[in-house]
Formats: sequence, C-alpha cells, structure tokens
Amino acid sequence: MKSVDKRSEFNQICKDIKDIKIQGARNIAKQALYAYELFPTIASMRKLKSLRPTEPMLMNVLHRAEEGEGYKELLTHFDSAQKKMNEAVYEKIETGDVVMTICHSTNVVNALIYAHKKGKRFQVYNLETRPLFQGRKTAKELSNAGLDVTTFVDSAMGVAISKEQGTKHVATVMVGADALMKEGVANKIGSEVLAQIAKNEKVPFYVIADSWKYSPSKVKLEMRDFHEVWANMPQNHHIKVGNPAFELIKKKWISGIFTELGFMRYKTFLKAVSKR
Ligand code: RUB
Repeated sequence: MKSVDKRSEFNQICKDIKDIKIQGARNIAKQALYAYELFPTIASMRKLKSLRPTEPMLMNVLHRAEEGEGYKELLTHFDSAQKKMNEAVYEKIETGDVVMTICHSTNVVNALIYAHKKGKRFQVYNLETRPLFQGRKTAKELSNAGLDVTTFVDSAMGVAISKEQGTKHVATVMVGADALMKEGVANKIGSEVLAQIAKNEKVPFYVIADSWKYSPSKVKLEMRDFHEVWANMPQNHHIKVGNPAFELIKKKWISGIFTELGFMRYKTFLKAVSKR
C-alpha cells in the first residue's frame, strides 16, 4: 500500500473511532491496533490513545504492540478469549431463559449467538440505548442469527425486568464492559440502573468481557457532544444537555464476570488480574 493511502486509511480509522462509527471496546482496540500497524510511530500511538478515554483495552493492546508483541499474535487473543467466554456463558444459559442486555457488545452478542447455535433456546430482551441506538445493532445481529429478540425503550427497563409488571420473567442480565476496575465496571450509560433493578428483582447481573479491559487505575468516563441527544435544538433556548456516555457499575451489583479466565465473582477476577 502506498504511504498516502496508508495515511488516509489511518486518518479514516481515527475519525470513525472518534465519531463512534467504530464502537464497542473490542472493535475499537482491534481497529486501533490495525491503524498502528499502518503507522507504528510515537505520534500515531499518541493520537490513537487519545481517541477514547474510557477504553483500557485500546491502551493495553497498543502498549503491548509498543512493547514488541506482534500484530498477528495480538489479534489471535481477541478470538481465543471470545471462545473461552462463549463456553462459559453457554454453561450458564438455560433453554427457556430470558436474557436481558443493553447497548452493543461484541463479547455479549458473540456469546449469545454461540449458545443459540449450540442448541440453547432462549429469548433476549434488549434496550435500544439512547442516544445512538446501539441496541438496534444488537437486535439486528441477534435476529439475523435466528434469536428471538424483543427491544424495549431504555426507560422501560424496570417494567421489562420486573416480576410483577414484566412480560416474561428475566433469568439473567448480561452486559459488556469498557473498563474493568477495582471499583467496578464502566459500561454504557444505563448499565448501573439496570444492575440496581436486577438486584432488586433478584435477577443475577453478569458482565461478559475480555480481561484486557482491566485498568489498575480509574478511567475517565466520557461526556459526549449534545448533538447526539438533541441534534436540532432551537437556537432561541438556553438549554444545556448532559450526555454521559458511560457509567460505573459498582462491584456490589455484579453477580459474576465471564472472561477468558472463566466465570468467577468480580472480587476473584480482580485478585487474578492484579497479580499479572
Ligand atoms: C459500547 C459499550 C459496550 C462495551 C463492550 O459503547 O458500552 O458494552 O464497549 O463492547 P459505545 P465489546 O457504543 O459507546 O462504544 O464487547 O464490543 O468490547
């Protein structure tokens, strides 16, 4: 590839990560790694690391590349980790279950599709995930793979999960993660509210995430542009818009985590990764 083509591909990847056209921790990390492979310089490293502050997997994978781990070798991690998560999630899902999720997580979608392909017959309730509707991506991917999906608006999450008001009893909630930290897990806005409702309804709340999303220090939770929430806001009003993209799910709400290390309590996971 010519250098000028490489440059424009690099710039396009950076733009797509910034504009959330490339979304989800795993996709962001994979694409950033590819972009770094195009231009393995200090400047491109700095640029790539600056794109999404809530993504330790992006930082970790670039750090490993910087330390000399090969591109192909790093790439194989994503799939081998996913396979291990799939197996562990498969054991947990029962035919007849309703599994609830939020946003779009490749780790979650892949695990659910795997369980379905291996013969578990369960339903998925998913939340549309304002303001960018990543839940629709989840719904489409699961439905294309033959799963039974029902989409709810975010504000219906309580009703959807509630034993008294819900359409069907939810067996488990399974969400992805952007950052795995000592305090808990950062994931899409709405995730902690969902976890609290799940706790209240005695529904287990699980996280499915590659352990490379671990960060020993607290990550910054991104605030995004108001246009995502209200694109054509009338000019004569002085309305401020809050648009937090992520929130911290405190560890007390998390019933367990699926990673490539297996299924475990969140505290056990923290012990295992902090030794690495
Ligand atoms: C995506 C999101 C996902 C995690 C995990 O937010 O919160 O649950 O990133 O995804 P956004 P994955 O769409 O704003 O990036 O399992 O794909 O790594």
